[in-house]
Amino acid sequence: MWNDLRIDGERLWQRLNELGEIGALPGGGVCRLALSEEDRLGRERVMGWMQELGLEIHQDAIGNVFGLRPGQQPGPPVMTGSHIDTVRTGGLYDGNLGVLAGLEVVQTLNQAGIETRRPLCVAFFTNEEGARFAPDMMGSLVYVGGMPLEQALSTRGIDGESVADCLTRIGAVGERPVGRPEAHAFVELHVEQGPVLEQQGITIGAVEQVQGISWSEYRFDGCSNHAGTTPMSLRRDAAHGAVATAAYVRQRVEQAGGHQVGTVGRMAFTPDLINVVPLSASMTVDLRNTDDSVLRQVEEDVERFARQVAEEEGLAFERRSLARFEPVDFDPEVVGLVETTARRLGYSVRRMPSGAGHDAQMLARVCPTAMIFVPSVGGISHNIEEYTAPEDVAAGANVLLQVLLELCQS
Ligand code: HGY
Ligand code: MN
Ligand code: MN
Ligand code: MN
Repeated sequence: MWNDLRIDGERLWQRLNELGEIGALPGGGVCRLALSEEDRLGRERVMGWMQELGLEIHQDAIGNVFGLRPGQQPGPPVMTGSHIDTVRTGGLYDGNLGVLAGLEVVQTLNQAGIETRRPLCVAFFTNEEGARFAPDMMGSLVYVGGMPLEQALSTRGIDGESVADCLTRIGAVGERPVGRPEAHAFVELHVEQGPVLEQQGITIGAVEQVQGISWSEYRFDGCSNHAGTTPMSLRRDAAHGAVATAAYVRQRVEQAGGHQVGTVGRMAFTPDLINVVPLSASMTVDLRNTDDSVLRQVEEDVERFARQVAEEEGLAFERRSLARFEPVDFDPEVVGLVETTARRLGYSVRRMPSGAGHDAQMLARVCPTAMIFVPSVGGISHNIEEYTAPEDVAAGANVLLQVLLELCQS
């Protein structure tokens, strides 16, 4: 039934560009950090579209937003969605595509006068990126009960502000308890953010798994001293601890091979002056792997190295975990539905893991879940040049439409 129904790719492309105007950076790309003024404006824009489409809008206590379209029967909705917060140098598609494709599916059903058996829900989750407040996927993690609401609300960001204060400031403290509405199933459309689909000339990714993620903050404390007068043998140089460990991360990750990746994305020294041996140094370590046992081994080795270099240099050392998520396998039936639907619509498709974290990996804890990928040009993301071709955006949204229809009628 409705096999020939298709979304309006033009309209979806238009919305992606309109939302991309909020937080637009002068040289292209978007900065819409979680719970910022730009996030508030983005939320307003998307909730405005939800209203125009006749969705019943709910917001929960961590600011997750749900647009509900009733079905013929009551009960938990089939849910789709993603996030609209971005990293500081974000693109127009990461997260936004999944939310706006969900709205495009609703508009297509509305125009076709289709009433589905199960309700349908389009959601966007708070702070998926974790770029301002760690951990990432915070809103969906709280939604599935993986992080106590109070703990999330009291979390302080890299600018020292608390989630609670920022939620209040942008008016995103919802009336609903977290975890509602429950979902019958969840399917997220997302750009791949990697090179595989483009390199293999494939249009659709049927995502089977999200790899494990380990985020830590490393702190080294030594003794600030004069850069000119202090002999090297007398130094307790905090920067040396951080820089040596950052170099080791790269070496150890490359030694692990396979899917192992490692990133030192942030590093800061105090007092951060040219002629002062740093008193303290902090850095972040982001390690990921599809194989959790290798990931744990690399985590342990990096921490061991940091402790050793700190001891040799006479530094105090502390590691604080910011997030740790084991690899998540998606529901084989829903993955299969994505794959067969893509094929039925005439698109090339392959199964694959996700290198990036997503809200779907949290929803997988509470309902049958899968993801649909579309190619990223040049395999890049978290970069203002992030791009996905309009025809691939439309392909992904058409697969989403048909998968959601199937789940709504099941
Ligand atoms: O870091 C991630 O994978 C996600 O974009 N938050
Ligand atoms: Mn994303
Ligand atoms: Mn992202
Ligand atoms: Mn992500």
